[in-house]
Amino acid sequence: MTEHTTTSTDATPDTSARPLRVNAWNGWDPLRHVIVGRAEGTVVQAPEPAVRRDYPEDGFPLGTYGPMPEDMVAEAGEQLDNFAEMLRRRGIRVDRPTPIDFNQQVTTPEWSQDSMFGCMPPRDILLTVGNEVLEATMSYRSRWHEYLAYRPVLQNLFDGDENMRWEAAPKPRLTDASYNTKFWDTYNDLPTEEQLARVRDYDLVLTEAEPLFDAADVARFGKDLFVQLSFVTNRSGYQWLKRHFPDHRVHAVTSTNTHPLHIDATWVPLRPGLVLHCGERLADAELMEFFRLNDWEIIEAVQPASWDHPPKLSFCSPWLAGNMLNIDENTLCIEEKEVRLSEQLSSYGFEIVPVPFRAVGPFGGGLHCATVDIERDGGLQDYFP
Ligand code: ABU
Repeated sequence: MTEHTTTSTDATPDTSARPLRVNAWNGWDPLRHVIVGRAEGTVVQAPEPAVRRDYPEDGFPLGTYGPMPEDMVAEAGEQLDNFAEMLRRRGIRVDRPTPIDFNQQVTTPEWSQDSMFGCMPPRDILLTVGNEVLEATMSYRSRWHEYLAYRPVLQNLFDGDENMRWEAAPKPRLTDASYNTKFWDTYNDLPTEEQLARVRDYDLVLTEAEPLFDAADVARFGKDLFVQLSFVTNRSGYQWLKRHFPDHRVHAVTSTNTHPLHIDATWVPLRPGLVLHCGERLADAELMEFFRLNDWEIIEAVQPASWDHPPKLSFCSPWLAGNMLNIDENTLCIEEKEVRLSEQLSSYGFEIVPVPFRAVGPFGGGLHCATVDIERDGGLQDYFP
């Protein structure tokens, strides 16, 4: 159920009377309104050309699919609810998506897919730039219909904010022509150097048959948008974004990540002048130079606490540690077990809000993935003049 209001108690300010306003240009201005995803209904996806889930030790060997285990859904759901409540107590308005039955076959006239996925993480599908919320194309067939879970929230924003721009990128066809359909037969067995060469040359699972992108491959730094080419974002998707945001500088970036999937654990905006970088994934030399020339400090993230303990049924890397949410430019929500990262960032003057969130990882992400900013104070600024 979508929650448009909050209960007013001593501890929880009532934000429902505040006018709705879509406005967010970066990841650090003071947060006023956010969407937090839900774990309910999430499905381990059926195989498709873009992605194959293969968890033989956790009950889902390749080719099988179905609802995530109930205990995992309950634990992740509780952590998401608690996170949403903590944000509300800070006076931040929180909306939630409306899960649909994701464990069903979906079809278009050109293909059918045996399952959908879920409504965690919202960051993958929605991109807020200024007064615009843009629905991404997505590139998995199992995620083609995911926008439906967010339509109640978006409709409410559209009805309540006459300046909101509600946009959707062209719905992709996602026929076999959009994929290198044999990609997953061999890619994971290639030597690392060969995988990295494929990443560098952008020779991955997506073809350039049509524009494809996930919103979570876009990092917002005011006038500059950085778009990672990845397993879910192709060059054509980047070109589409560049033309869609003509008043921005839109940059395509890669890093030495053999499995690039969303930029928000690799190149993480912290505040003006400060960015967190996952040093294991060396960013493009031009990107590093662009930031250094503009006097930005690049912090190399410490090794995550979860390094040796990949959670069950997770497709994210341990670097999810750096996937955090700014409440403002001095305050960061960080997963509670990532103590070393918290200490590292405290030393830069940040107040850290530790959030129990480990159980959410298998549902597709961390604190940044699980959220979409709808309103932050502040306007469009050029941080790289
Ligand atoms: N969706 C965020 C995944 C980030 C990562 O595993 O690096």
